[in-house]
Amino acid sequence: MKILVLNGPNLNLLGTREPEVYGHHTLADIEATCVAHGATLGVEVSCAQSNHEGALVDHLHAARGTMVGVVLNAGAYTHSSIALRDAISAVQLPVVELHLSNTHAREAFRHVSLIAPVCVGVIQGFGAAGYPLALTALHGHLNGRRP
Ligand code: CA2
Repeated sequence: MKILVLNGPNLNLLGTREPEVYGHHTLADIEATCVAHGATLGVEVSCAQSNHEGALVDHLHAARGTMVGVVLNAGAYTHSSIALRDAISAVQLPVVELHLSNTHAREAFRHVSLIAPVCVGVIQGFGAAGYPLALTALHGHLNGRRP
């Protein structure tokens, strides 16, 4: 059982700027936590990050057939990308939308997610701790556990 943790634009800068919004953890810290947490769930976690919309679409396409689900922090593309939304629909994998910050407590343009309607759920506002939460939620979803 393999899960993809996919991060979008600018998340490679985590831990270097805006710690008051995004925290002090680096992307490498978060990815290591995801791999370790996946192991406690009996899941192999594979991590990827891109600043490019098309590359994120490619990662989602590649996940079909190799992964059982995806945790996706699409960054700013969350609010703008019909291409990402279509890719999530097309691959027919369960995707958990994740954000470090609570986007509803921020600027109005962050209140809309184009991808939320095609995701199985959304976790946001808990900083880096949201990633293991999302993995646990996705694992539960895959094992037929519903809230
Ligand atoms: O809260 C989140 O996880 C976001 O997906 C982060 C995106 C933002 O556009 C979304 O609305 C919410 C931005 C990521 C920017 O990451 C940075 C990290 C360090 C320094 C500067 C930006």
